[in-house]
Amino acid sequence: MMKKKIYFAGSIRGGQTDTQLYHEMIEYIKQTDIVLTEQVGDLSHSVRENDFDIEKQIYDQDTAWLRECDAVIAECTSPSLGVGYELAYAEAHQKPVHVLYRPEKTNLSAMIKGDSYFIIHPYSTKEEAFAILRLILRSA
Ligand code: 6IA
Repeated sequence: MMKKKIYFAGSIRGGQTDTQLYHEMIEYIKQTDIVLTEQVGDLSHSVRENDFDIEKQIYDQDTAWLRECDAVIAECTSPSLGVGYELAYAEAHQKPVHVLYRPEKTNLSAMIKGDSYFIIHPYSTKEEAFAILRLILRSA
């Protein structure tokens, strides 16, 4: 079967408390498919860096990947402006969008929960998250 190109989205400047979890989800997806956005699970970014040329490159690359991907998978427990933008961008380009989040930790924005285009997957344990990822990757 053809490997799917997955755009994994997760908070960076919105806060990096879940970066290790993103990393594990990315590694899980990479067992069967391709992740375009591995840097989301990398804590070594300097989130304070401030250089418009670099930011423009990031924007251009990420939006190109969003147009290229087969599906978007976002971990949305940690709220992020960038991730919210990516979700809307993916919808505008008619990409399947899967949103995972932990309801015990956050009340997901109504702009995400209330958009029936998005496929929302609440979960609580990491094992549940991996099981959801398995189902998504099989069907995507
Ligand atoms: O607003 P946020 O930073 O939380 O947005 C996070 C989302 O935007 C992620 O899903 C990424 O796809 C994208 N994004 C934000 N920053 C970067 C980045 N460099 N590289 C790639 N994608 C990014 C971060 C380093 C920068 C702080 C200099």
